[in-house]
Amino acid sequence: MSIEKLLIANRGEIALRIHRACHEMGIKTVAVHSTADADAMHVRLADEAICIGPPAARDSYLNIAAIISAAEISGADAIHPGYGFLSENAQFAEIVEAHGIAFVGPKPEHIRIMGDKIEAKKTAGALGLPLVPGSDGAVSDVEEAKAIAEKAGYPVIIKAASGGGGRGMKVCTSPDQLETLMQQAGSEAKAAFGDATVYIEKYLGNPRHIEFQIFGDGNGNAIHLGERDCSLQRRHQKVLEEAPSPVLSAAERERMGEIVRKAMADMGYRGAGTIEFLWEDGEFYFIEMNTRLQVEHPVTEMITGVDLVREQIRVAEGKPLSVEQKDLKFTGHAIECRINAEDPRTFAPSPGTVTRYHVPGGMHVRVDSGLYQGYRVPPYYDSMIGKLIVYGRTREGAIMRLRRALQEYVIEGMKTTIPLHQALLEDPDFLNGDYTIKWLEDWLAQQGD
Ligand code: MV4
Repeated sequence: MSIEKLLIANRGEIALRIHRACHEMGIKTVAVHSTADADAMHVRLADEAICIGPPAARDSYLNIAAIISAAEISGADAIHPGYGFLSENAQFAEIVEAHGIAFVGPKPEHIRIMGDKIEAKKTAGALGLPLVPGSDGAVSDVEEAKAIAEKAGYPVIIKAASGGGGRGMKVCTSPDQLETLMQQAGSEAKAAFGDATVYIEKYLGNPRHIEFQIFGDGNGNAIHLGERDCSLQRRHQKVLEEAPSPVLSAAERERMGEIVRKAMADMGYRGAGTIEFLWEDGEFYFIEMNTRLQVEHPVTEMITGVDLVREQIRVAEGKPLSVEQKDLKFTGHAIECRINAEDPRTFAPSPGTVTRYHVPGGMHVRVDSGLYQGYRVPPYYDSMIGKLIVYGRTREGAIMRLRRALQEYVIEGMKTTIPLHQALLEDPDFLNGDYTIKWLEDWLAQQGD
């Protein structure tokens, strides 16, 4: 099967990223957009554009009927969901395929399994991935919970099976708190996701977040593309990502990479995926799998030379992966800064109109952004307005280049997180690669003291 026209069911920088891959492959694009995004860069560049509803995402970017109608009307033979929105909605993937349209993403059954954190953990364990010690599945009985916590050792963490983004998680330090915290976690999960199911894990106090990029052809062949260190987060929002992780040796990368590669091959996984681990004292612990292309995919592209969106489209066409594991080399270092339209100290959203604009360039500098002078950032969506990604032969070289690029970057008309990145790049702990998932929030609390 050959894709001739692809509908991009997303907005912002990722919609533009997908459009660019399509045009480099000779594929026509259909942009679908809300009324708030009529002036978006990817809408201008797309071969066709269809307005699918009002600004609220539930009425436009989450409106399955409107998106399928747009695909039918335009004659698109594939849909790329990007990240967020419908990208990890198994039912959407099924509906797309039931209409004879290629879904540029995983098999619906794999999206469904990984969306249930208990099913995901069971599957990962059966495939040989190392797990965080804890319950074997859902826990409802308090006495059972106490036995599990005793065995794992306190503190433990209670998590929602349907959770995500850290919602519904409770850390429990002693048996007498267990019942109350289980009930709280359950009712928060019920309110947020409509499912009160919880499970228990040993709580890791100060880990790093290290994730492996994998890619499968859906026919039992898979590759891994190394890891990304995404430990620099604030309230479960990643701020800066890098590849490779400053703490992983080539031998460890090869060992873990082969474990995740084989797991994905055995599963028959199709498309791009990320396996998230917590890493503490040299050990990896699986926590979740993301069945989508991620925001931070460019850092992997820079150290491997593989265009992940191109691979996604090839696999959706039923073609084999264009690289085998033995062809892959991890070269140099890449860092991504997420640029948000936010106050760099309070993180209050700061949408507005771009009054002056200049993007950095030069060797090994990439800017993924739909911004242009005169563009009005709508207030209805995520505040990320672009990503600055740089490559260097060494981590030190990448940091020097990133400082240079941030200095060139001009975005006027709104506050941005550029000054935050500039401050981060001067911190000795960051420069030493000495940070965990707790580090950024502690550092932010100390700024200005
Ligand atoms: C954990 C953990 C410590 N121990 N699990 C947060 C969101 C969800 N994806 C998993 N999360 C965590 N799970 C155990 N057993 C700490 C976190 C966590 C976290 C993980 C990755 C990146 C940032 C984080 C911030 C706070 C807590």
